[in-house]
Amino acid sequence: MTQTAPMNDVTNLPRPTARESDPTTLAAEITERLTYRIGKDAAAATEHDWLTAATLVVRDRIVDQWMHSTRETYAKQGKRVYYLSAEFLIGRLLRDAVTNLGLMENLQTALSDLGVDYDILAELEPDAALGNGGLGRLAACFMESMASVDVPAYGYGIRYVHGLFRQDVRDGWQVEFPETWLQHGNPWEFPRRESSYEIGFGGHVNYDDNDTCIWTPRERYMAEAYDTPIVGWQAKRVNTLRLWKAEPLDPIRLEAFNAGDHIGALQDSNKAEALSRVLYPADETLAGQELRLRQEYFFCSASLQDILRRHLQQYDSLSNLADKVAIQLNDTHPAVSVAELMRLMMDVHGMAFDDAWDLTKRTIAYTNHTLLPEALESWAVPLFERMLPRHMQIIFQINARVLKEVRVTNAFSDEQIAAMSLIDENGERRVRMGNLAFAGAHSINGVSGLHTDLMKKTVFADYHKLYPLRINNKTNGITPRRWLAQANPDLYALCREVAGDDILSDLDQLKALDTVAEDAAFQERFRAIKRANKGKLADLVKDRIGLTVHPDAMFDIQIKRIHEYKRQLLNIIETVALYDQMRSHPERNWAPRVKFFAGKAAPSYHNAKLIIKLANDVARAINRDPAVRDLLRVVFLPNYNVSLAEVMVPGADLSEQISTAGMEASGTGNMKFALNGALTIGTLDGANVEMKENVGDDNIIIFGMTAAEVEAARRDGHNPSAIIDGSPELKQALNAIESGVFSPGDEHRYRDLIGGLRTSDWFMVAADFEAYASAQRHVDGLWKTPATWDAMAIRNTARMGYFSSDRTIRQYAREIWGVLD
Ligand code: B1H
Repeated sequence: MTQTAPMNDVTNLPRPTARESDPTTLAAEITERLTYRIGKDAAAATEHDWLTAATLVVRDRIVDQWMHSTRETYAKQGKRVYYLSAEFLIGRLLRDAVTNLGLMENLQTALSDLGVDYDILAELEPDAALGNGGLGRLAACFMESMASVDVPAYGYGIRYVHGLFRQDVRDGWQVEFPETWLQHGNPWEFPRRESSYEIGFGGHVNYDDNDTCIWTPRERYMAEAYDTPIVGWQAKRVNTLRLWKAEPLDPIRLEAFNAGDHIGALQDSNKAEALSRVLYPADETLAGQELRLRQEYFFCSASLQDILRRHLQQYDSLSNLADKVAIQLNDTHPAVSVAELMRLMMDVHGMAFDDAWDLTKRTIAYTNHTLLPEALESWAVPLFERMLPRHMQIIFQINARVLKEVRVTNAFSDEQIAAMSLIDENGERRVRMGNLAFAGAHSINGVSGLHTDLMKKTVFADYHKLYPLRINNKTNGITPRRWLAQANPDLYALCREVAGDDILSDLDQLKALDTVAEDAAFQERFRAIKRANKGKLADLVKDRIGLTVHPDAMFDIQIKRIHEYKRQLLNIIETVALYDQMRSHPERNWAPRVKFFAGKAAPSYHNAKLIIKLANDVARAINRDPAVRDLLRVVFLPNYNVSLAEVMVPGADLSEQISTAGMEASGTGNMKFALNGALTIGTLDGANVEMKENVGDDNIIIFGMTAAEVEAARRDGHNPSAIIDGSPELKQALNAIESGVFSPGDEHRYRDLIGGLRTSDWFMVAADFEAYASAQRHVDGLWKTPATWDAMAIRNTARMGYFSSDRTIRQYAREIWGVLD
């Protein structure tokens, strides 16, 4: 936990005795919590009450280690890492904590002695969805890995009351409902009223006699800290996820601030709550709304004030800030931190611009997660100025400094200089958050080798020329504790038999599985586990949408946000083509398949929502056709989230990673599937490229255009209608969809969607179709020789060591943050 005063000397205070965790003690403590904390007796307790009581008992076992970790960093004067992220997609925490503490068996026994089923309780825990997709889930995997590899770290973000919306599918269309993860309270969090900071917006800027800038905001709010402990593997270390809740200014200050206008002042409380009310659901497209900028500034300001307060308490000076503090910006969402850190150092702590600028750059690092132009944040200058007048000044000051550095090199054209400016001067002036983050950071990293190369060649080409050492790569990873041990306990147990007990702390040990990849007896056990996981997934499908799917069929799965560049449309079109072929050639020896789709569309993303409808329309037609009854089924599972992924990933045979090359920065679902023994069908995009290098060309199915080919086709123009004409299967599938075969009663529903493939085909759906379809027929062939398939699947599991987020975090720690040896 964070100290609020310099660490007190507690050596002579009585310490709580270390807790026993045998089943009897656990059971006694659970009933104790139930009685005294929740105020229920066992007879009246609901399942939620039991869950809360059990969570509190588990939480207690984390707290001692949490305090120990905090004290140790303080005593050693260790460097602390701060991970600033607008999103933390953590999912459920109970299984995570219990696994990492090694309490699973004892807790299950304790609960069953109390007549309670652990699995039922675990399912009741809400899935904390404070994130959109990969970027937010990466932040959650990183938090767990930082604790596991013993990096002293704090995650900082927003305690959204409503996480990502709940998706329902009605008549095949996505419908959004508010998500309410806090409705039963949150036993994991500790409110820290003492850690509150004032956050201002608007107002005006003035100077005092010493020429120090005085910003007088027009609106002021409080940010209040809520801490969740994050336990590392085997509880080696416990770090803090600190999420900020917005509150109205506290009544005492409010009175002084707003004497005379009591009612008007109270209206601010609604505005305050809006700041941390809801997560923006637009993955990779900019909301561009004022409230979003307010959210970003809100959590950055609170976090930086907290960081400086903690640092000053211990060191009493900011001069060593960069030696003791590393701040990682998760994309540009926290990029306003660059200006805020400058403001705090100059206006609050009296530092000169040059010193503050030097310290800021040495402290801050920035991770870029996408090259998509629509995701590159920028804010209109008038809006920015109105909301953050002092920060606007500072940004102009930084800009002048940076552009001077550019000019003295004499190496850049006027056009290049305009592109490097922090201000976009084309049309309405805008603040470019990517350039701000780049300029204010000593390290800028991409999230896969290919993505980092493309960053150097595209968005940051000019900056890369100016500062050739700043851009570096940190290929993403996933935590094997959640994505192997917890999601797939049987496979984990089998892996341990072969690879030993240290896999979870050293995932490279999985390499040992290579030696048994072709062993028939091992293959049989591996296959039996996969089959059981598919059975569970089939049960879930039956339960959620009432459809029967057979676990002997190939489970072919594409789960991720719905986005045109991820090309769910390519998959659906190929499904339609396959369906045609199966009907035309029933005599062929088809590999039976179940095509799974799941994912949410941004509520304002028209084509993405239409793609969901198409998947559902196609599913309905195919699933009711007796001609393909045992050959093909299509499933769209609603409300994809972390918990659903934990069931779908272990049950997959085939993982669809088919984005247009050059567009998926990394992908992390790809790694989860392969670790769990699915084969990947994918393009040479994002981390697929490195997966291919790791598993070997023979153990992955790669198809389609390369990033360079996509770039050339876009530059030189390609002719999708000629491509379509040359491909009878594609032509027939497109005609069927376009003419309303799957949308009776609304024949034009897909006219524009399909029309776009004929005219522009920006995402190379038509261009890659033949390659994709023939790769799928190759997959069919592999499926027919199980010994080949299983050997490939086992090699995938064996060779995923590189994609542990522990490896990723160690690289950040050594190469960016300067922590760990
Ligand atoms: C990724 C985002 C993202 N990249 C804007 N960018 C958002 C951008 O709410 N917004 O405004 C939200 C999210 N998310 C993903 O990051 C990449 O697409 C994946 O390829 C990558 O694996 C993941 C983690 O690096």
